[in-house]
Amino acid sequence: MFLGFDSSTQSLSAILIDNDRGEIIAEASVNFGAELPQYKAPSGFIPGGANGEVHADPMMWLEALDLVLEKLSGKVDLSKVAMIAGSGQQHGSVYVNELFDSIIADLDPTSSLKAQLSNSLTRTTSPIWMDTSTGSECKEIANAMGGDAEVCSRSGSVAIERFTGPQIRKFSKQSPKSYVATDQVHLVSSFIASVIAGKSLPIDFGDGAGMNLLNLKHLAWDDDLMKATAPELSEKLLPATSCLKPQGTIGSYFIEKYGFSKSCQVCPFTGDNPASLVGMGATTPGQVVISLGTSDTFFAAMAEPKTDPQGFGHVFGNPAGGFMSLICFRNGSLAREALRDELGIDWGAFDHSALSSSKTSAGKNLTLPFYGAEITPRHDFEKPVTEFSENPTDALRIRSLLEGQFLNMRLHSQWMGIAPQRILLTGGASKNDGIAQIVADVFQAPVERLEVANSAALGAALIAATAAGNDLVKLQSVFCKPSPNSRIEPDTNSASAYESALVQFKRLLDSRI
Ligand code: XUL
Repeated sequence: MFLGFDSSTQSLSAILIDNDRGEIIAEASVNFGAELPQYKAPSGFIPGGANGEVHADPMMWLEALDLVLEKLSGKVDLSKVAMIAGSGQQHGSVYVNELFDSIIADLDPTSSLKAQLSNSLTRTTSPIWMDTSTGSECKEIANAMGGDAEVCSRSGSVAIERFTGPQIRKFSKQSPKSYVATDQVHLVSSFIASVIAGKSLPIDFGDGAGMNLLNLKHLAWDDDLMKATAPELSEKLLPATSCLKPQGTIGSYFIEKYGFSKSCQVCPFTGDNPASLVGMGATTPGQVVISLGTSDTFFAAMAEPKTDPQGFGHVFGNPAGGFMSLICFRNGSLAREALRDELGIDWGAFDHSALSSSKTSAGKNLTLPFYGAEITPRHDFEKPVTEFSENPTDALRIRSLLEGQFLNMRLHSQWMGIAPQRILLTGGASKNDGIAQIVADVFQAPVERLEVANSAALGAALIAATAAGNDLVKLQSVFCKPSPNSRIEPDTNSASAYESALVQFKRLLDSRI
């Protein structure tokens, strides 16, 4: 059996798979806000941070790890787990002192992880991916490197506020003594993996690419980027590796407390997006995942580390080899909900309108779908901009907003040079057939939805099975099945309407940014 964890922003979940039976055996999850209210982080982060700071308490993640394993070991015999892998929310960083390695090597199973590790940090809280407080550090890093283009061509992204390098730089400037006392900088993923393995594990390529520090050509930390980021940083990072390379056996704490076998091995953990790519069955180029959430994301496997010339997209490592792109759109559900509320309707009616609005209107009415600041493209929009050629009925406004969201995605993913053969739609709004049909039509590709909701934890379990010598493609054909009747074919009659709408959308966008 193979165990996958996902430590996301709001919860820690685990999925146990049995490869011989081709089944998910058990799942368990801990919601930070609901089950660990003492951390006063109802959505997984500490609210009210100043100047765009968003932090979370790493002790909350450890307490959740004990809790999720308590739940799981109550359901199944964990001695059958051969390999563990996992993923974490990307970019977040944990700063550990020189005690960390000796503490995790000798954990007492009669006590808790939290009680034993609370003295092992040089920074009590961790900046996470929602943090936007490092604008000046991004500029400093880019200047030291001779410009953003150089940072992007080496690391796959321009210097970005939430990325780990700028966050490390801010800490080294604000708390130089604590930075010097930091023995190692971990990501959320490598921190949790290290605790499980009983020794510091390296960061993997997939997640490491979200730091503005990994040189994608060499798959190694880039000396110049490290120097531009913070003093002696190279001494605080283990060499990066692949999440498919097991790093040794599980720590005795977990054997004695939760019944794991002595021979159970641990892989380096990766980021939630790379793990999701695996769990969605999308690790080969040609498949695209669109995740409709608070923010929408568009990600896809890429053979080469091509970078976005406009600097909006990111390149991460693909756990199956090669690379993946990730583009994040801030006005996802935010915008859909704003229009739904403006029209005073529910999701059912919203989706029905998208489906029933006349197909002859496809691409005829333009909306720049931004209700607030957007990151792709980067601009402080205040409200949507519309250019309608027909009477703006509610149904047409909904169609036009959705078309605008997916035209914007199509436009800003062109740098990847891929024509999607299949789009895997996931996230809250993905169940809606009306929305799915518009995605299929705008991209002129079939859309499918998968059975398993937690693609990152499933992806981690599949990484564990692959690291143990199983074939990933076979695993994906068993575990990443589309839900029955979920496939939506594109209406090929609308292909040319969306070709010209894309040109018109770009014209309207360029006139406003
Ligand atoms: C990706 C990103 C988020 C986090 C949290 O760049 O910031 O998707 O990984 O899930």
